[in-house]
Amino acid sequence: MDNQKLTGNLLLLLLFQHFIFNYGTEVCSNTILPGMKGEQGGKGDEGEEGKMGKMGPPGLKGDKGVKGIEGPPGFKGKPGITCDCGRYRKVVGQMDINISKLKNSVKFVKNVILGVKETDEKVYLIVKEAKKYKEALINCRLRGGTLAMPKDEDTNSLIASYVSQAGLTRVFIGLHDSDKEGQFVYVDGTPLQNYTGWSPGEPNNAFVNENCVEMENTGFWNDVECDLTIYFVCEFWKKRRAAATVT
Ligand code: MFU
Ligand code: CA
Ligand code: CA
Repeated sequence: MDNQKLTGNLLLLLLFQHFIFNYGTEVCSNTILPGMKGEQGGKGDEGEEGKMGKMGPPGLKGDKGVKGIEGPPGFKGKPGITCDCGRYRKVVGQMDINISKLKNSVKFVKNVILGVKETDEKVYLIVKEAKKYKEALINCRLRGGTLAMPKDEDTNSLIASYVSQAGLTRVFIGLHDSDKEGQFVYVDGTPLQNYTGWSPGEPNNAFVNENCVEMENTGFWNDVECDLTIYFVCEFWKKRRAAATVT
């Protein structure tokens, strides 16, 4: 029986211990006051490296560096083909002779056969076919040019001497005031500017409808009727022009 009592007491003790151990703190938590402020903690570990900042403006150009040392010499090249220089010199020489002969032939054809005059930029051609102004212009265009437009003294003199050499007295040139009376423009649409070659008293629109211009063999200009049928002078660019140029 004593043994049984001891076992019963031991069980009670264990139960009590268990109760205190597991629920003791919980029961008392409301009544326990907060503890004292702790001491300052130690310095923390160093943080990770920060992100890179924005790029600054470019710096000033540095001074020119000193010249480097000379590099080593290159490899020796392959042997060349021996040139028969004497033969080539002879061929080139013969070509030069042929070119100058050709130039003379062109000159002969231009002057004697065609009978044209030229400046650095343009070639002028008298067409000895009597036509009204409009047809004269069409004719020049069909030839790849337009009616002559003397825009300076030198060109005007050249055309004038050409006209008198040809034994003519008057020719149409590419100038008119068909759009606005008294306002003369070249066939390329450009107005008269610094240079004009009017004969004294011209333009006078004498027969009311004088809207086209002739050049006399003196080089002077006179406004005449466009329906007059006379010879005319065409002009051509020596070099090809940009497609935008309309004449
Ligand atoms: C002048 C010219 C005319 C025309 C006439 C015969 O008028 O201005 O264009 O040539 O002579 C008086
Ligand atoms: Ca007129
Ligand atoms: Ca006139």
